[in-house]
Amino acid sequence: MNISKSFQRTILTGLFMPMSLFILGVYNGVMQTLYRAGVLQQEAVAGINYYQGLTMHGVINAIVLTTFFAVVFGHVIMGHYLKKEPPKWSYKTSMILMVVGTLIDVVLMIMGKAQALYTFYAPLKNSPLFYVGTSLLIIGSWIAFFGWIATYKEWRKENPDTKMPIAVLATFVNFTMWVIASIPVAYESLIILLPWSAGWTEDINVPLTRMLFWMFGHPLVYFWLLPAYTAFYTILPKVSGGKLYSGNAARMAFLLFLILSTPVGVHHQFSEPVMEQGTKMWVSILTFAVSIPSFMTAFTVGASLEVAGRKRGAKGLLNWMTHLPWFDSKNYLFGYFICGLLLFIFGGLSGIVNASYALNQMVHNTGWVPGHFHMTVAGPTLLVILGMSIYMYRKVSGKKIKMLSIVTIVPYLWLIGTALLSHGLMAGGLMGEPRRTNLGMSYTNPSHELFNQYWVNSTTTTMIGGIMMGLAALLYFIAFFSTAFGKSTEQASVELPEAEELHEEKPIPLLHNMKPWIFVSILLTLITYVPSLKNVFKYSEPVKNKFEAVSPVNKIESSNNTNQIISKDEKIE
Ligand code: HEM
Ligand SMILES: [Cu+2]
Repeated sequence: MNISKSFQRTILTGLFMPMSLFILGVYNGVMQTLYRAGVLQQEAVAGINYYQGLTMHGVINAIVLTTFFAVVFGHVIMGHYLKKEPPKWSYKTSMILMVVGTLIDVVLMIMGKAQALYTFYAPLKNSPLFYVGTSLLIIGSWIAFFGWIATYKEWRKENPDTKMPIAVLATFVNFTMWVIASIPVAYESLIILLPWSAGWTEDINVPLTRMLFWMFGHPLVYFWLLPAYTAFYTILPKVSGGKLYSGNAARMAFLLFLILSTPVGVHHQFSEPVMEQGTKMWVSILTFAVSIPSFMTAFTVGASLEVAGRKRGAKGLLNWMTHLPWFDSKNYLFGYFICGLLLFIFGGLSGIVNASYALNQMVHNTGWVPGHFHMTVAGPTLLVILGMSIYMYRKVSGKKIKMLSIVTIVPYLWLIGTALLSHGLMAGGLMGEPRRTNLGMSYTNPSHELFNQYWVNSTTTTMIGGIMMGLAALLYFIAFFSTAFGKSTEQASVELPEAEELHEEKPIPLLHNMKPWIFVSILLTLITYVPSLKNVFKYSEPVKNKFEAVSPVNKIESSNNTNQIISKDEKIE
């Protein structure tokens, strides 16, 4: 489909701006591995301290880049499948809010006014403006969604009998989940944290804020992942030369995510005393259930790849794997998708360990956790973002991709780097290596009394992996920005590779109607969160908290303050 100038500008901004910030995200990621391996033994480098860097890393990579991508990919999906541009008011307002919100957050993080990590747990405190910036980014993404709904309604009138395309269903599922999930975090940020950080209120109920955050935080991880799933179902079969094995399975998987993603957030709180055992047990079971749509995806996508391999002439049980377009620069997207899927096998399995209430006690807050999620968010999520960003930039700008062979090789390099990084973090985690810790200042510094020799191998493996990821990202940036600064030589268009379905399947009405699924989603959320809220109010209450990011000392000196206060010159033995 041809494209208007202003829609084109919006899409290109939405690709270019987060990719530029991602340079900072990657830089800080590599630095973290150097600190953790003890190569750096100081608090800060170039004025950026470990936690400031880790905050930038988490916020830019996991919130900014992923949200921009979900929106831009959604725009292109609507353009390609519905052959319409969303209303101008929606895509323009949405992009402006997202850009402004992001810039506010980035400036604050660079100035050191926001270093409470991407989870902004109270009592860590950011500048009040940070909560405003993050809210603008999120609200901006909603507005894009509202525009798509209007476009879809128009399309439906003109095409009353056509099935809703899978990619459109997937995008709608993802953003419905996103809107439901952002309500608690908006309440947390704007009603609780902002007034508290501005000094208008003094008391804060920490367990309540954490519960509200994770009501959002878990669906957030699926919000990162579902665009990748959309690409696996609707694009990958085409670029590998086959067909989608089952359209109904794809629809079913997305709808299951809609009902199961939101209620499972409490699984991030297995170690918190305010949640009762029954609640934790229930959430553990629900979390196992949410692995079902992921298994369905693995089998359906696997079967689609087998179809592709056989179409390319493979015979026998397994040699279809070797007939796929590995390292094929004409099909460079294949590399991004398959490397993401390979990482995801291990990302998913390690996630089941986290979900197991008992095993979680072993890995909680250790390097295991970032080890696990780099195989998801820095695996399929990021690789699909990288592959599709350059693909969409090329189509929407009409510019040819520069350095195609580099673009082709990047995902394989990233795969090896991420596998090493995650292996190091997880192995260290099993030996108690803590996450969110500048290890170089103590545990991995041989001259420090807390030096721990058992963490030398794990942190070194992590560092080697991290440097390889950094190198892969650098190569990608060179190719992406050379392409972006090139001349446009072709007609700009909004289009995607579109996979056909292998079988003509009987339409199942339940898979074509989102309403019952939204109802069940809200029901399950209530069943989980009403008891959770009761737990929170039974065991905790708002208390005065005046912590500073750099100190464990609560500055409030009241008689009922039970926090142990350690004075500055008292040594911890
Ligand atoms: C060059 C590539 C990367 C490297 C070397 C890297 C390295 C790391 C390391 C070592 C940590 C743990 C730090 C700690 O707990 O003390 C971490 C945390 C994290 N990374 Fe990455 N990472 C990379 C890419 C990514 C990408 C692409 C994403 C997401 C799209 C991502 C998202 C995160 C998040 C959300 C955290 C947790 C932050 C927190 O605990 O507050 N990383 N990364
Ligand atoms: Cu989760």
